[in-house]
Amino acid sequence: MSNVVSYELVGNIGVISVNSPPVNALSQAVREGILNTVNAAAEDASEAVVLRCEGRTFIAGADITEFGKPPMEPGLPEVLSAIENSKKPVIAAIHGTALGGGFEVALACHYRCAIASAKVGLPEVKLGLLPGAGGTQRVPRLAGVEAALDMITTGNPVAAAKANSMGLIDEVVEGDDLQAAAIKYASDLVASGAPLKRVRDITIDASTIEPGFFDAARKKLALRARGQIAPDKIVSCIEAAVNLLMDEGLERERELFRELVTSPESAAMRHIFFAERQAAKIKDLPKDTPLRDIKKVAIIGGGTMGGGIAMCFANVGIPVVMVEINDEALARGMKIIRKNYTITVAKGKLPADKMEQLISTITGTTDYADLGDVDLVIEAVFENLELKKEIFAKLDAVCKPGAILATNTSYQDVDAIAAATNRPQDVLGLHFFSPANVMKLLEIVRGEKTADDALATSMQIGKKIGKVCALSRVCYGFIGNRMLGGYGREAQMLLMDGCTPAQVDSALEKFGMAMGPLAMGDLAGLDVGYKAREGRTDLPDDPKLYRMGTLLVEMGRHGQKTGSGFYKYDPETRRRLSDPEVESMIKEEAAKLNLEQRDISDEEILQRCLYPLINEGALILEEGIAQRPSDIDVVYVFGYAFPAAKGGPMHYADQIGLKNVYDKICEFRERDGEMYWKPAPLLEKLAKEGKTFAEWGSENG
Ligand code: 3H9
Repeated sequence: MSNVVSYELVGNIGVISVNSPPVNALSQAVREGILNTVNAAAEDASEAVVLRCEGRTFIAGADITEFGKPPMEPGLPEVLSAIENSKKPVIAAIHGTALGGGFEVALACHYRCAIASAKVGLPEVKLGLLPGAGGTQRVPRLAGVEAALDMITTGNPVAAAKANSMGLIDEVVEGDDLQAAAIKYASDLVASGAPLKRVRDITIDASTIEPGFFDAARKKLALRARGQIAPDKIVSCIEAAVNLLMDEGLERERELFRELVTSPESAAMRHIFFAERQAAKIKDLPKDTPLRDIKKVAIIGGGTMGGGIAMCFANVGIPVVMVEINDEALARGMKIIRKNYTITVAKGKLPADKMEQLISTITGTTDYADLGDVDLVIEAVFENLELKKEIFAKLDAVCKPGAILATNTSYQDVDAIAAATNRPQDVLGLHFFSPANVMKLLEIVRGEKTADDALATSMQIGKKIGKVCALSRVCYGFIGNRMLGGYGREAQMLLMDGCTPAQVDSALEKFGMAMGPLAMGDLAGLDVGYKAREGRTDLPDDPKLYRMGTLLVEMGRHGQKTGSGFYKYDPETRRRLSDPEVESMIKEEAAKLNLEQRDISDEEILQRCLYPLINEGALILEEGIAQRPSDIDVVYVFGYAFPAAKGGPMHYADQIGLKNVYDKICEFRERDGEMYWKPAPLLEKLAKEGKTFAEWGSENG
């Protein structure tokens, strides 16, 4: 027996227990332990074997840290063969989440039982992989081809009851004592002489699959999962499950898994998996930092942002009180919330009665005196520093000691806001992204005087409401918006140099961005950037800078909300359409400025838009605004739809080579001047030392 897998005989049932915290991942020791115990059970008096786990979950998958290292025996397929070929029925007893290789272990067992709260799934696609130990062959045999395709290409887990109805598990057991229930289930199977059910023995009737089914699936996925290579290969595996014998299908799956595990896309997505978890850790905070209790939350401002934030807390059962200036504004705020929930209900993602229950946890007030019992306040009014300071002074007067006072500002000085109170240690930024009830990112902004426990509590509450959190120090725009400056600037400069809006956006969309920068500007409203530029004195005095953005706003073309911006929008479908009027205008403006327009490659578009992100990211690191390079990647992937398959701007830069990025920025500096292109000292240093941001990150703790 090993340290991580134990075995005991309980009556006539052999019980294998995996105990490898935190998530019982299939490390070499776990694989070996399962193999040895299955073999041991074959020799003893047991009549059936239960495979269960200690701790918070059933096996959560392969040990991702082993990928990219030399393989160690026994491989997972060998372990699964031992289970499947056992002469005694092996029963998986599932609690928590049986994911990836963990669910594949369960699928190789002869029977699967689970407690009601358990979930099963094959999330490999989220790591740029496919299930490499039979998942693509066994799930379609049990649940059908269509359900398998959906489950494996989305990677989303399925709750026990649904998995049961899909045929993926055999029994949902009552109560929480899974071990006892599983032993009873196993004994009943033995007593009834239940057969050794092997999923491999099921055949799929190929004639039930419509001709062209797989090609159609590939086309759909190519659109949905732009820039990812795993979904297409998952389709090939499921096709193999239909057309080939089990062992041939397994071989095909293995071959494609090997291709993916060594791909840069999977390396990038695995980087993001660990980066996300790392970002939640605050370097200088002890693990045992005490937490404050958050039982009730107040939101100041019931606009789109405030309403979205209120929903985040209501969704996890935390009562919210929303503050507005008058009853009319409050009613408007509640209407936005109701509308958002109605959309969720219409999409089938929320039962209608649950909606009423959630809405009832959000109350409204126009009186700050009602905030005496709240534990956390999030101010979400419009971006005016004086107004925010006024609000924080009022909060200081009414909130109880220890309440966390947060601002949702996108770029104002959190320290200046904190200084408007007598308790700057309780003040920090909680920067949500719009729509706040949907977007995953939460930037937590640490002020000069923010207390450790206020920060630790914010990280914890962020996770509770389902956000991916990243810590930022105070600076204009924090991590994410500060980096956007050069990205948006170059997108517009490229127009002056000869690109059409569609060309710029399509280059970035092919790269994997959900939306190109100009289309994004249209969505956010071109007037927003226009107004922000009005107040800035630091921008170079250059007539071509933001020329098109400025002219379009002055023509009343503010983007999607006015029906036109860089593009025009079909009034019915809201589809974006290239606008010849804008394209001629770009040419005319360039001519007025005597600019020579030229053909520009997609490669140059990517370099000019993405390298400013990387350069600003390097500055942000040297200034200590972000804790680590991977935190910046998390901000971009979860807040700005940077493709996970590229790993975020800093990981992407490491892949291209920092010297290449640095040299190109220097080349652009020669051409366009230092006011636009100035390599960050850290980028220059690392480029010259031949190092990566990741290496710098490890060296700097
Ligand atoms: C696969 O299975 C391939 C096979 O098909 C084929 C093989 C041949 N490995 O998320 P948490 C760590 S691919 C190593 O904060 P939660 C994690 O880094 C895999 N480490 O907990 C963290 O470490 P730290 C398919 C792992 O309760 C700690 O555990 N499976 C793994 O919020 C706690 O994690 C997946 O993709 C792993 N597989 O959520 C499942 N998983 O404390 C991935 C976690 O040092 N895992 N760690 O930061 C998850 O989705 C979540 O961790 C889970 C728990 C839902 C299980």
